[in-house]
Amino acid sequence: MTTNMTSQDLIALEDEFGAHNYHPLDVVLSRGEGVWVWDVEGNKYLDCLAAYSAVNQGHGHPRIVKALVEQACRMALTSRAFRNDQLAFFYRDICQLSGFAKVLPMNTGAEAVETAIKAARKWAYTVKGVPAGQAEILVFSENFHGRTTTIVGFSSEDQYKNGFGPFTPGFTLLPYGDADAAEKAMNPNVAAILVEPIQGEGGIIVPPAGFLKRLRKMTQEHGALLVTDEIQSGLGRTGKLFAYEHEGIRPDIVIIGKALSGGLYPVSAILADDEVMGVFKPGDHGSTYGGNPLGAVVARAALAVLVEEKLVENSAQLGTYAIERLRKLKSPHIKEIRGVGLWIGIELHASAGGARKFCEALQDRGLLCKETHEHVIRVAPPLTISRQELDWALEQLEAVLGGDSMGAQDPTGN
Ligand code: IF1
Repeated sequence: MTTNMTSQDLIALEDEFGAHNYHPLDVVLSRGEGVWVWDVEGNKYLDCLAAYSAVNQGHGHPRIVKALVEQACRMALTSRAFRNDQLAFFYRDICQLSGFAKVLPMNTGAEAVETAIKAARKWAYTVKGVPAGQAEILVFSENFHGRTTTIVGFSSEDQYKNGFGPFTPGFTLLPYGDADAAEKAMNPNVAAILVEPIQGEGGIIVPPAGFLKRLRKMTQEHGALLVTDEIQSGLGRTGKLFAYEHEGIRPDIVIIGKALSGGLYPVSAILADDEVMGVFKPGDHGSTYGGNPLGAVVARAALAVLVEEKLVENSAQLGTYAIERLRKLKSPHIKEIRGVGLWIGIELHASAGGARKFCEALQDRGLLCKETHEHVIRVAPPLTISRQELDWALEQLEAVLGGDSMGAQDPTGN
């Protein structure tokens, strides 16, 4: 459906009828192709958020769209009461690509995190022998794993949890990056450590080298599971298929979502070997849409694009280039450039007056970024981005951050 309404009309209509649980940039997008998106007025932008890494394969990738449309015409949903003729191929592809023996499909990221929590707990009771009701999961400050009541219950961010209790017990919050604290917290009731290899919402926080390796070692020694949330960091974003590969480790459960479907349709999953996945018996867990044939073909196509177009490699190469170039930028506003692959956080000094106004200035120049944690601009374009497109994006960042046109005294710039 196309519309004759202006952005302002659409924003007003949305505000009238929708819950106000977001504060988006006021750009109303209507079309996307590759790294580019257009608003309803026809202005063109380079998308440097990529739907929080769900659109790693670029907007409207023809191969994924084709898979979606053809399967939608054939059959979209059977429920898991019956089998469908597409699911097996998705299972085989993701297991062969990831090297895990088994997969369990869900829809959204939060559902896959919940699935991992259930798997870890049931494993603790049935395999490890933790007394009933005592299983403990270690998690980290500034985590982001989704928005269910159980998950926000172990958030360290007040806004995510305040007003939504009472919460699920059984989670212990530790400082992110502090392996000593994790070691101290280890006890016979620990079922698992749940960790983001790099924190996205936390502000593209890369933990100290060796952190994941030590978590792997202590979970092995104490007979607990290591669960990595790769919903945002996985599938190429950091220049590896999974971010845990940077530390040369292999977790017991890997949680994936977002780019698993290239942004076309919600598909998430957990990956594990038989000892862990074997805890689920018929009836233990499920979802009406999880494992549906439409999601299965979309995910297969999205994975094929990732591999065949060498998007993981592109992320590694262009990410290194972009980070080096941004680190050379002389700016009164920049405190630190962090990142791995095409996942970059530009942390600004408090004196810069917050990242949002820089995102607005970038929007005026045709670059869409989203701030996180007030002072961090995150740059995470689709992994299909070319060197030329990236150069253009970097020029816009350099223009907005380099000069003093964005001084704290004059928030409108110039
Ligand atoms: C929103 C953040 C990003 C995630 C990790 C699980 C989930 C997410 C590591 C849950 C989701 C999204 C949710 C989205 C904004 C976005 C986000 F700022 F909120 F934290 F990406 F940085 N694990 N992250 O990043 O997946 O259930 O949403 O499919 O508006 O809440 P989901």
